[in-house]
Amino acid sequence: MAAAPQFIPYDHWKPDEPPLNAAQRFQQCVSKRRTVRHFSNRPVPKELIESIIAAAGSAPSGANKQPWRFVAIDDPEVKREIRDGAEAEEQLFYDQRAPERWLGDLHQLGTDAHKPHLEDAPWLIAVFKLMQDEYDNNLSGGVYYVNESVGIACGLLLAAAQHAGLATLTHTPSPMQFLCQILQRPAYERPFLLIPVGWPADDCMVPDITRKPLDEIMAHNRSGGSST
Ligand code: IYR
Repeated sequence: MAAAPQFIPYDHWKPDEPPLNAAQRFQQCVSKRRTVRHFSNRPVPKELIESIIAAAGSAPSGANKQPWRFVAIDDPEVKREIRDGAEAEEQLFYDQRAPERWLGDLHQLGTDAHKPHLEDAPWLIAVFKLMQDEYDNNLSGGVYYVNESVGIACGLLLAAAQHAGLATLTHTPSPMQFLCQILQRPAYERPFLLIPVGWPADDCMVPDITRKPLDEIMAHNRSGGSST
């Protein structure tokens, strides 16, 4: 029979300012985040990348399986191969695969198949989902809620990068199989997201788009308003 589960005291993080101040400061920080496609060539120390990946790795996950791998790439040759692979898929996307409606929705972003930022950004973080538990030899090898788990981890990574003053881009060339070959990943790893990371270029511009206001994204109690 399995040993009884073990419990330890909870080490509760307490902000060094009142909770609402802390919440609002964090909100201000993350709400200034924008997807950036113009990176400076100023280097980013590896320790910074390690720290934001460690923050991502603190995410909750199904049965604590931590079904993620973050491959950090700063080798110019590997970045070039990734750019070539992504641009080949994106060319097909823009020329053939994307329906008109999708291209219409993307118009405001000004994107096309040209992806120089995949070489300009000092780091690329390729995020993979682990489709089996690589350390679990005795048990089932199972992984659970993998998309939810890796999605949460990526959200933390983006927030950690933003908090450090770094700029990021969530890039999803589709399909992303080329990443497995270039990065020589094992068969049980599936590409999830490609995240260029760096400092924004001095003349960095972003699309003139806005986020929905709180009252459009939040509901209180039942539909129709709160019953006080
Ligand atoms: N992957 C393509 C197209 C694209 C799709 C969505 I949905 C976006 O929000 C942005 C771009 C590209 O990166 O150009």
